[in-house]
Amino acid sequence: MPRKFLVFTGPKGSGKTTLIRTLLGIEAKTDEPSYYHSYSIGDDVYVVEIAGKPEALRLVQTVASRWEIDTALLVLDASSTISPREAFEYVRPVRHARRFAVILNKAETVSPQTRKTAEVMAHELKAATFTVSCKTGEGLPELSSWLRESIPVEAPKRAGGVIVPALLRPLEEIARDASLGLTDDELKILSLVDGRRDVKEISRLLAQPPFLVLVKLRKLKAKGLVDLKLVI
Ligand SMILES: Nc1nc2c(ncn2[C@@H]2O[C@H](COP(=O)(O)OP(=O)(O)O)[C@@H](O)[C@H]2O)c(=O)[nH]1
Ligand SMILES: [Mg+2]
Repeated sequence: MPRKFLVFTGPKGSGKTTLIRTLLGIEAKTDEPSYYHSYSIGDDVYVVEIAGKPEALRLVQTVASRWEIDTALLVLDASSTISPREAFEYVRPVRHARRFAVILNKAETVSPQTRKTAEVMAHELKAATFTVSCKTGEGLPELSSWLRESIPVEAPKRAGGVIVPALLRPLEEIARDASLGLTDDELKILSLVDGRRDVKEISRLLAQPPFLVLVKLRKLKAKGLVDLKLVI
């Protein structure tokens, strides 16, 4: 099988690293790459985060021209303003990608100007568009299944073992307690917690990315409703 690349590009701070962590469950480096960070996710599939600064892009372009890019994601920060002209600079190194998506991240903080830029870029690149939030989880399941159409993006198994949540109070009691202010989504997660299923299995049953389910479980832990055990 030829090598496949899934490349995240876009300005610094738009949420590329957070997306790689949230969507793919990769422990991506949080420091800003000088040129790019690359992660192997097995079977000759690579995930790459390109530097989010215009001055690095020319050099990245030289290297990236040799990558067989299956999918390129242009990640834009919905809360900041960026012109299509600027946004195009970030696309230049990955212009030969087989398919594109424009990701408007931080959906909960939308600026109309950036939405417009996202529309222009999507039209220009014949790209799919997704409005997502790594904070609320909005749009992530849709993006995740679109990626899976051509890239095997199952999160790799953590070397340290699996995390198994267990309920600390009976589910019926939790469900009746309105003071907890739980969402339907949280109750659904809790209904799948049985002390045996690990986070990965629960996320598969929910069709949600594992990292996101873990974020939600940590909130439920903070409310004293579940315990999270690492099983080696
Ligand atoms: N409000 C909000 N903040 C986010 C979201 N996604 C990422 N961030 C924050 O945006 C900042 C930059 O994210 P990062 O992933 O480092 O961006 P990168 O420079 O593109 O890799 C961090 O403080 C993240 O916590 C989101 O969906 N909503
Ligand atoms: Mg980053």
